[in-house]
Amino acid sequence: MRTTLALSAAALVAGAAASGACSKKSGGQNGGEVAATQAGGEESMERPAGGTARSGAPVETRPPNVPSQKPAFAGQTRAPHRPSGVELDVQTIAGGLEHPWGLAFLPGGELLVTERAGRMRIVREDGSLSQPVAGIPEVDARDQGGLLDVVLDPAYGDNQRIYWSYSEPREGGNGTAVARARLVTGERPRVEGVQVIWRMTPTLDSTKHFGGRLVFARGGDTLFITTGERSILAGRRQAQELDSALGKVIRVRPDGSIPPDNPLVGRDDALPAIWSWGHRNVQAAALHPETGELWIVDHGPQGGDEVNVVRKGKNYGWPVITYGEEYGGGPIGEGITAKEGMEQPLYYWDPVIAPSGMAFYDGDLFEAWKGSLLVGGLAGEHVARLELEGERVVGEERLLEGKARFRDVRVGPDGAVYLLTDEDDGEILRLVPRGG
Ligand SMILES: [Ca+2]
Repeated sequence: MRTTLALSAAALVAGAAASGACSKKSGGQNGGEVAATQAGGEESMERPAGGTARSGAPVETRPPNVPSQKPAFAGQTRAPHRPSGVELDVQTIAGGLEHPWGLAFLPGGELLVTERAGRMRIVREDGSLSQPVAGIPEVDARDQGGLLDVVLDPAYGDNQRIYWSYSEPREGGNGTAVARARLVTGERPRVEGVQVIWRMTPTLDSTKHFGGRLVFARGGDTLFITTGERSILAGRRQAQELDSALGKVIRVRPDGSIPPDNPLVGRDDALPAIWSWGHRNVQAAALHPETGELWIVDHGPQGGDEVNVVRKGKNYGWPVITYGEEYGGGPIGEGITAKEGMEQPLYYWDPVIAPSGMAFYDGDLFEAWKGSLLVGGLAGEHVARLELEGERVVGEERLLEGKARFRDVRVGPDGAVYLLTDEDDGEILRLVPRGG
């Protein structure tokens, strides 16, 4: 299946403004140990109204969730609206995917896509889907869990190796795991020689906040893995504890062994795979095309999604400092947003977009987007385009507002932007300039 819709970003924005009004749900639903419930917020908030912002004024027009919190520096939130004026063709490359989560580009034009329910498929160039790839280990597909990201080995052309993340069912609960194997394509695709290279510990019983993005560092000799803190309070605390892999960015070699220059190597009270800590639930990560550094978007509490450059041994603050509040209201911890020894985000959204998937635009099809950071929004139901000057966000635009919940954003080798929609009948969309 392949259909094309000619749309302008502006027309979509206008449509969204006419049809949507945000009503933040509230009501204390944080029963028991659950710190952040799905109901009433995270990933599932009703989508915001928008599109009335003029160029120069912030793209966000709703009041912040926590008006008393002030940004640490000018431009840390509510960047000015910078419409690119790009007219888009939105092509549906494939459909019929159950909550697709991660996307990779195979040599020769085929795609590799995960479905959260536990299937991986190859998308042929005509848009047809292969049978599920055989040999993928069992996943715990409840709620936010399941089969998550997939990436190719940087030397895939030689070794046909792929890596994927998933929520692994375990005795006493579950946890994020990363496996690798050799992909055999063809009529009956399968993986061979599956090895689990890394497991998030400790095991907890929760169906939320698995993190799960995978990004190879430049040169391909290390792999970054993002995690989450499981949403329950027992896990939230561990985002600051260095003997736990929850709420961390992890850095391992492709076989799971520890790079000797990781920051906590040699300490007997810490996990040597840890690269950075104080994260909440990181489902968006990509390398900056010029600096090669890892950037992430952390899925924050209500009013606290944040963009960070992730550096060795740094503490990103969760849950000690954060913008925003509990889903359903109420301060997080002491309700503070800054503390010595903890990093400030480059940018934050209040209210949130519920970010998942990101890519720096470095292709040639969209000249006006060069150097921009594209971030998928789930509850936000748009793709945020952030204009950057170094590590400052100087402009924001909402693309495809109101069209879908966006789970992943990738730039293809053809320079087009590929999106996954987070739906029961999810799609792979391809954005190209209209008539281009
Ligand atoms: Ca933070």
